[in-house]
Amino acid sequence: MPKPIYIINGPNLNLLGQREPDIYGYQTLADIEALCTKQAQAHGYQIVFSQSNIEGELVNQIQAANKLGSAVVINPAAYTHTSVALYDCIKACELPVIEVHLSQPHAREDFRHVSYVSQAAKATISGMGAQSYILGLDAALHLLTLN
Ligand code: CA2
Repeated sequence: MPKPIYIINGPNLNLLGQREPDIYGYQTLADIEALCTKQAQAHGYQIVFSQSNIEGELVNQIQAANKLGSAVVINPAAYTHTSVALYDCIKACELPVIEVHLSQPHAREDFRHVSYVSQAAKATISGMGAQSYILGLDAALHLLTLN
């Protein structure tokens, strides 16, 4: 059994499906976890799915993935646009890290146009709603099959 793929979610994503469905859709984070589990299992992988509102816990999850996992798919949420800690941590991570977003930050407010995470991640997928996670997983699986 290969090492699991870590899927890490940042602040407020626990509110998905309850507010702002026009931007983020009606699916809850539990719905997205179920979709990701199914997609990963179809390719012989397990996932470790987590969410935190705390920046340092996201750093801890990426560091845990680097020791115990095979790849990372991360939606850093608002920390995308602010976090040097996540940038440093992803730079230090030896695994493929794929950044995903439900919405398309470049089509939104100016402050969302900068991503610290994109400057360290292998690839970014955005604007596809929950499907961004599946496409992010597919990107990670693709990179893993190259190795
Ligand atoms: O589009 C995305 O996935 C984002 O990462 C979502 C973040 C936002 O700060 C990024 O710019 C783009 C916000 C996540 C907050 O999620 C909520 C869900 C429901 C209700 C309120 C917030």
